[in-house]
Amino acid sequence: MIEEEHPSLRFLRAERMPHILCEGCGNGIVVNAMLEAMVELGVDMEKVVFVSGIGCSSRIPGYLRFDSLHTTHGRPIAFATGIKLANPELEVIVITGDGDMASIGGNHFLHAARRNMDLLVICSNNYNYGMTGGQVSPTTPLGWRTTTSPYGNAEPPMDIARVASAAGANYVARWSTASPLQIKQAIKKALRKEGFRLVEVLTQCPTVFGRRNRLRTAVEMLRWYRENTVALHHAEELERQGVDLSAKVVVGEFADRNKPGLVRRLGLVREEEAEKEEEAAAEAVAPAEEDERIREARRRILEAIEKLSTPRVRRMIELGMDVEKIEEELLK
Ligand SMILES: Cc1ncc(C[n+]2csc(CCOP(=O)(O)OP(=O)(O)O)c2C)c(N)n1
Ligand code: SF4
Repeated sequence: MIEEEHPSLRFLRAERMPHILCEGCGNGIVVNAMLEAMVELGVDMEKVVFVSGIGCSSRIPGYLRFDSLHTTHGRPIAFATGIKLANPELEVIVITGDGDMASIGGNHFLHAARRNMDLLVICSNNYNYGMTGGQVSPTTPLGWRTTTSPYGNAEPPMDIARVASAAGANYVARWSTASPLQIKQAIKKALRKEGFRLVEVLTQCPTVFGRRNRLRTAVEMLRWYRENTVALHHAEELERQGVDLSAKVVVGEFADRNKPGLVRRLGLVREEEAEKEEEAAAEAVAPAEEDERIREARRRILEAIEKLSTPRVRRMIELGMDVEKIEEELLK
């Protein structure tokens, strides 16, 4: 009954409950948005593989009724690349955290985006290493406290969405858990595209990050996101007006391109797709060939008219010679 009302629930492994995530953890919102996106698109479960690294966020695939690979810290993109190249028919989805993807896995992330590798990467960015007790991560904002930055983070953070976009990813979006509908829409859009697609979700980690930054509950953290995120198009306008947005987080779509993914560049597209492409290419060529034939026929007709209009040919016609005979005479 409840599954009829919420079809995405059939993708959850109820037998694995209770899960390990804390009460109020933002990863629940990521799971919900992602499964809803898959239900709405009618994604074939048999064609999806999840790959994750190590961290709270990386535990997500263990609760999903899909094939999945729980790999080593920082390496899910590398494993996922192998799976996709071995079987390009699969939709390979990486679930990762800011530590897993941008810190220890930074190189894999950068090069997968550069290659436009055909992967959907969903990065749950909670600004810290949640699973290991809340250490500083490459995305921790300046001045925020973590177990390893008790006086406030002094390192400028990495903007992973802009890095992915600059590296060449086909699709990049960032939303916070305060905007679950936008997360779902971004995942739906990303699932329809090829190449490297990053959906970064700013998630709340009240347990080890929020409480060190006076945001003790999930509600307070969600409120903070709502009040401190600015949509990309507004941010651009505000910056033009000279407004300082350094304390705000810009959200929105940072890249939406249609370049061929690495799988296509390597010629590994599915056979049926390749056939469709060939048919489309043939259709595109056919009118050009047709045009060429018509041009050739016109040229011959004009030539014939020209020949027929010469005094010599006119005389032959007057003498009653048939066409073959005239041609024979002309070729002599
Ligand atoms: C090679 C290696 N180094 C360090 C660790 C310890 N470790 C486990 S999870 C983690 C950080 C996870 O942070 P993040 O990816 O942001 O995920 P979160 O838990 O915040 O969702 C670290 C450092 C490990 N498991 N393996
Ligand atoms: S520690 Fe943070 S990220 Fe990990 S489950 Fe708890 S709230 Fe979520």
